[in-house]
Amino acid sequence: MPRPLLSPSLSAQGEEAMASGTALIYDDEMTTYKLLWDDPVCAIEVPERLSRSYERLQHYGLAQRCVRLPVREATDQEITLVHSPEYLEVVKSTQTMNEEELQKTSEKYTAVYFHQNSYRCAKLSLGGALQLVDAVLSGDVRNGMALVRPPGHHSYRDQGNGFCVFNNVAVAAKYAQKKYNLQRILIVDWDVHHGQGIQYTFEDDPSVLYFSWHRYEHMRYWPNLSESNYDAVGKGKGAGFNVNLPWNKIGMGNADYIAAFLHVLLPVTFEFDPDLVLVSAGYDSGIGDPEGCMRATPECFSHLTHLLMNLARGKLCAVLEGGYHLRSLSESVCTTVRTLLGDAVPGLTGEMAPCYSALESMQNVQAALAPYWQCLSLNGIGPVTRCSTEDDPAPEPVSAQQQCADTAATDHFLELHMKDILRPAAAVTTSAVIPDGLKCVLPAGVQIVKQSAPSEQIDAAFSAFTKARFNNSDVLHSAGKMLTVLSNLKADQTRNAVVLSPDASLSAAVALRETLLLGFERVFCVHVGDTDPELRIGDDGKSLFLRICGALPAAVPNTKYQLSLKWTETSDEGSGFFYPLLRFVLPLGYSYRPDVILLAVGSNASIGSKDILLLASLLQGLAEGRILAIIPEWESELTTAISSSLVGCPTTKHLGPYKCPTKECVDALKEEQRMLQVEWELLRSYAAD
Ligand code: X5A
Ligand code: ZN
Repeated sequence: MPRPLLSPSLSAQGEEAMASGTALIYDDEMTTYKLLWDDPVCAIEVPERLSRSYERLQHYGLAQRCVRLPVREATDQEITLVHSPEYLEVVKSTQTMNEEELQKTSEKYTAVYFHQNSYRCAKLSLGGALQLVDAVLSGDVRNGMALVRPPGHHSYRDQGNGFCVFNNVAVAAKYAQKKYNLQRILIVDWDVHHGQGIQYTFEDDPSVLYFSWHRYEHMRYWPNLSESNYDAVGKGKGAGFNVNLPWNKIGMGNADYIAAFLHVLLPVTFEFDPDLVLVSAGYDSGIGDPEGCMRATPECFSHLTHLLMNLARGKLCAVLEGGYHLRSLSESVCTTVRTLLGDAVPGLTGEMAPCYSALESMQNVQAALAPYWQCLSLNGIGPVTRCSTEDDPAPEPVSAQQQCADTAATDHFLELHMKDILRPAAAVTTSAVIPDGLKCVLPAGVQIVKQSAPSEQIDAAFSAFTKARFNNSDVLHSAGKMLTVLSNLKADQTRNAVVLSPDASLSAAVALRETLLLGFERVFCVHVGDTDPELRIGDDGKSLFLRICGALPAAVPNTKYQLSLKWTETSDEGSGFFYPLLRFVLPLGYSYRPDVILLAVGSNASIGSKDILLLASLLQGLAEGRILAIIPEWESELTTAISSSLVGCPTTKHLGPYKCPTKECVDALKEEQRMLQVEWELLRSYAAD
């Protein structure tokens, strides 16, 4: 009898009822304020930011699929969770001002304008964020997005700043802590500006982890604060709970953002283990934005969202901040909401190598935070001795500057790009192959495969194997159905599938051959467990084979396309598997860009069932979600859990507790990363030793 997996009780741990659905908060009343005078700084913050985003959500049919929630006004009591009563009075007083008085009040602050409707809209904007938090924390929905303006992350306790009046996300965090008694909240600020207002609110508070990346250019970029740098890690008890990743170059793109998430934000976040994720979702970090001058394309925001959805039992609230290229903004809002709804994540396009400047920043922030986070200290990376761009304010290439100033060029690019990356959803989300007579609980929506593949297809698939291996084998029996599923995956008729097998390794070997016969070009095969010889079938790049096992087979060196990860989790007390998953498995997958994934759970797995579930969930960010999971037929709880994840219910279970891996494991991994990062560039997490 095979060794049972760790943490076998994936189901029924006294969890609350599974929340489902995605909330959308929008009200066009928030378009009723605008800039009334000439001010080149504030001119980009226009009502169309909101209306265009909402129209785009309707255009794709996404708004219709969300649970619509009304906005409400935030109360004085809620506003003063963060803001001073004096500042509140100033904002209140603007509702009756004439234009001249409005302009005078606006001039008291940096880069803000007031309109007679600003106060009302700021209350709705904040109230909208609070409605979202209530919907998610009461379990009415799983996650959601609040499309609101004015934005919030720049405003201080007693000042408006950077188009922001009330600090929506900061208040939302305080509100959630108070009303729902949450212990730990993560705020991810992917806006291209530093949310200094959020940092100031929580810098001495260890219960809120604040992460922000931002255009910085060694303090030459607004708001030009030294406390936006990587060494501002928080104060007092909050030391270590403020994470700033400054971008010192413009033009950061998909690879830089994904690397920052996989190597910096997410390891720290898993160690932190939040109860709620709030996103300060600004899209001025996207392509074409005149403020940000970065290059991330809309699907990148799908990936960022997806990577956050396995935390905090899936409880994620995205609240709009900036974003000034109307098309780029609205497309990226759509990719975010689409992912929250559980649709397949589009393939990430572009170069997969983070740039040198991004790696320098990542290295510096890791070094600065190493004293506070085990997962970073284990790595033993020191700061960059001298930042390559520090005292050389090399002008950005003209081409880069022109590119981000050319609104029409980005419009044109996105017109084509969205057609490229968006595919119609498969008719079936999840197919299942279940051996005859086996009972197992599958979530609603999973379609059980009845039809076997034609006999020629079966013969072709098995021609490479010695027939004797399949004598009396149920593998052969169910293989016909598995081949049907693989054809359906290839034809995009089914997004993903689960196969129960008496011999997952053998089934995986058959499946791998078949994917290649069907014409898939890059098959990422991840095998958990200690058996698998059949899978080492070639080094031509058509398949990338990764085995995750407790003991390495003797004399099997790693090659570019055939890799082993030695990793063992032995305790139910907490797993450290998140670490190699984020820093090794996913970077490898992102660098390889598979068009299909095979995940097989063989015998004697060295990691637990929660680890495997997390692996299955995160791998769905690759290959446009085309994944075939092959599971031993006796692992019924794992089957149920993975099926739920595949059918589009990101787990609402707590996959922790997490603990950090041992120094030996980390060192061994670091060595592997070092050897492989020439070929697989997303494995790089720092600039130099
Ligand atoms: C919310 C936001 C930007 C302010 C820029 C002022 N504010 N130069 O993106
Ligand atoms: Zn911004």
